[in-house]
Amino acid sequence: MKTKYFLFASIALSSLIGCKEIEAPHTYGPVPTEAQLKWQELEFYAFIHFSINSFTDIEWGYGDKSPQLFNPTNLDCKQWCKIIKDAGMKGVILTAKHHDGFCLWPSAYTDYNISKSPWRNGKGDLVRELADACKEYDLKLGFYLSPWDRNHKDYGSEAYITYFRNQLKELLTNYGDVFEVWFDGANGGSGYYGGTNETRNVNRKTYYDWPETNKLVHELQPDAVIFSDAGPDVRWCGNESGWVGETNWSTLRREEVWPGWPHYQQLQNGHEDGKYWVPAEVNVSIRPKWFYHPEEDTQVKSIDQLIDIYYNSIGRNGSFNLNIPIDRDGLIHSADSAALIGFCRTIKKELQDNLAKHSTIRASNTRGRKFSPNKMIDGDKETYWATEDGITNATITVELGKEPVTFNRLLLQEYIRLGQRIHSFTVEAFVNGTWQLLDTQTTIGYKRILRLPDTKASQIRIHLEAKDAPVISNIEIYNAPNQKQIPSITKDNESIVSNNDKKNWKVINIKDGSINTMFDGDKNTVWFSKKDSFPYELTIDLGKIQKVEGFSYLPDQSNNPQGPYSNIHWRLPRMGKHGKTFVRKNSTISGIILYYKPFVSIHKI
Ligand code: FUL
Repeated sequence: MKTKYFLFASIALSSLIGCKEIEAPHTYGPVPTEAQLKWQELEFYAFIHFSINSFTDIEWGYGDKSPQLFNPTNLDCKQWCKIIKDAGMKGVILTAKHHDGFCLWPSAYTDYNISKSPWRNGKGDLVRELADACKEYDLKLGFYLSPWDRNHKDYGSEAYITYFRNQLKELLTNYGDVFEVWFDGANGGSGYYGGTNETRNVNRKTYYDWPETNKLVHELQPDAVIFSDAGPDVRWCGNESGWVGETNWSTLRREEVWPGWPHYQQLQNGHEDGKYWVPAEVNVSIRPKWFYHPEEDTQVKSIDQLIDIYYNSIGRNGSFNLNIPIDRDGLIHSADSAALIGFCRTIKKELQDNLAKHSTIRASNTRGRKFSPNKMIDGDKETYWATEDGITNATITVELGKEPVTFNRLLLQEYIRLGQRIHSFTVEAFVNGTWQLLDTQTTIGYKRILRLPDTKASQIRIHLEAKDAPVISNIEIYNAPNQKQIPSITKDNESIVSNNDKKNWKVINIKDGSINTMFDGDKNTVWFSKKDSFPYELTIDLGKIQKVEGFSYLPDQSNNPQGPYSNIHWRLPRMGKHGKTFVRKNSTISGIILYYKPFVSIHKI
């Protein structure tokens, strides 16, 4: 009898074990906090540089310029936010105070602030206006507060640290939720310093007592991440040119680093053996410099350049913080907004139709059903495939279908809540019955996107080598279209005018052999107006009546561009009305009239 009972009990026990949920892999090394995870998922956000510098053509104000110079005539934070939102960004970081010490809010701790400027008769608060606009457009708000202050009399002494922290308190308690606080590593040197006009250097490692200052930020805004060369939450990528290393560990030997650290090149790759989770942010300007300079109106980064930065930041386990300078009107300049919207539209098209979604996926090892390979293509970022403990090398095979399919992009994501584990991987494609090596790479992290050559294959194979059981939450595969087809007139971000349609367009008031190069779809051809040919007006017959929501054009994009873009404005004639009005949403038109001052260049409409 006894044996029978024992047998029964053991059958019951083993079936219970069979039903038991397989445990998730344990974490490996440092892992992100909730705030870091939320920040990483934002991916793309804006930097705004705006101050007295914007009016004086200076990048690093000395701290002596009069607040009277700050006078944007048409400032509209809603215009900034609308463009930022339309460009696909998730937040805005404002230079509330740059190195010159001028505060864009009416700080109670200094007179060197916006209330002493003519803007809004000294009654304005730019930080408040931006905070309100961010709420309206559902954008997160962040602040750059320069630790270096070339205006303040106390800079260099203990009293300045109290001043700096008081300013942080103002910004972090009066304007709602903040997602990122940005501390610059540039610090110390010559300045006005209350009229002493001298050089003051500080010990960048110890002067600010960063642990205490960071504690204050985290107390006031627990969900905010702090950026600096050394984090503690987000680190600089080690350059201002728009890229982070292909090998990019989100871990750092943070104890060695401080804002202004001389070995900043190491920040491009992070430290594989770092004990802290400090992911990288790529900060770069859409123009050569950070503040607005009119002569840079023709030097805005092209769509292709922005696309490269996207893949070299977000595509390499970093975030993309793109600076847009505000111009002297207090607006985002049309050259910048055209590039931003064009970029957003292009990247959306590149990563539009995920070929992995309906594929069949398998792996050389799987931890169990809950962590099956299918979790990599279920569109749920919280589910993932994992191998059994102790299995650190594995192969994933994606079957795209019976017929070969063309692709050129591969997106991979590790489930970083469990740490960053992959240290190398290869990508192969099954082409005409043989496996061909497409790429050999190192890290993945939160997100890795590879630009691959156009490849027609029925299967893709990814071989992973990891420091612990690999955990992958997402695989996407795309066939990005040829980037040269940049749309011009758009509806809901979709082009409604192809280069083919534009063949029917005619310029009806100017006889010039090269005029049609404006709409030939070729980036390298440009039309230049003649200096003395009246009227300064260009009328384009669109060949048929159509609805439009917008219109874009680009100036000469050569290295030495000619013809100032800012001299152009445009109107669209509305059908059935005399006179000419600005285009409204869904205007029905049959032509476009451009007015310009001599002389202009247009390379694409
Ligand atoms: C640098 C600063 O010195 C520049 O002026 C700019 O603000 C850039 C984002 O950081 O270190």
